Amino acid sequence: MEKKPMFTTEYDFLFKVLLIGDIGVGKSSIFNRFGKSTFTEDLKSTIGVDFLSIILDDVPGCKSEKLMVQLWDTAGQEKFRTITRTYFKGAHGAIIVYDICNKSSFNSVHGWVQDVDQYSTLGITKLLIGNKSDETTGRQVTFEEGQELANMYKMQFIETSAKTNTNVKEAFYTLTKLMNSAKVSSNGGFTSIKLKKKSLEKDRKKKRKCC
Ligand SMILES: Nc1nc2c(ncn2[C@@H]2O[C@H](COP(=O)(O)OP(=O)(O)OP(=O)(O)O)[C@@H](O)[C@H]2O)c(=O)[nH]1
Ligand SMILES: [Mg+2]
Repeated sequence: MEKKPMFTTEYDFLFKVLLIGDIGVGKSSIFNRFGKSTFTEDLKSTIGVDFLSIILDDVPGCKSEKLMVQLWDTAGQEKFRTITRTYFKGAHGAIIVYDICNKSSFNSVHGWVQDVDQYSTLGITKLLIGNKSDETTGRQVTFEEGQELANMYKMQFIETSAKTNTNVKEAFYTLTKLMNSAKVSSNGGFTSIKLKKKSLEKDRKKKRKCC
């Protein structure tokens, strides 16, 4: 049976992750599939942003830590692009999504990578997702093309289907593992990622003591 994400207030490290990409590529569907275990046909286009937090305590290679992923689902519509960029600040991870049946959304990946590099403030970890892999007809971007583009930008690549729940969890776990390694390697001076260590329970105890 699939393990449901844990919703709790205690965690060791917090990672802010953005879902970005063109309109209609399936960002909200990936967000809903991973965060809420749901999928809706004909989902409405996102206006503004949506966010949720999930604790992951079973990421391979990071099992001794509770890692909180704060996931931000952004709007792909061009008119929201300026607002979307304001959310890049402080992000540890960016998932750039394209639709394998929409070549134009694939071509847009270059622009999204540029945005991430220009507007993010930390040593951000990027992951490329080719979504809607369940579509058997109408594919416009091959797996190899996706992989090649990801290699070009030194990103990990994965094809997913939010509809059939294929590789969605794997995508998030892959990114979380990479962000966690970036955090570890920061000791060696390779990145400047800053992470918060926090427990709301500890905070509450502190408050009780002080007053
Ligand atoms: N076949 C298939 N359809 C999908 C998949 N993921 C999303 N869709 C459909 O694609 C459409 C757009 O999905 P959304 O999740 O709203 O796309 P979005 O990237 O959030 O779009 P914006 O919010 O406008 O930027 C919806 O009708 C979804 O049902 C998938 O994996 N397979
Ligand atoms: Mg959306």
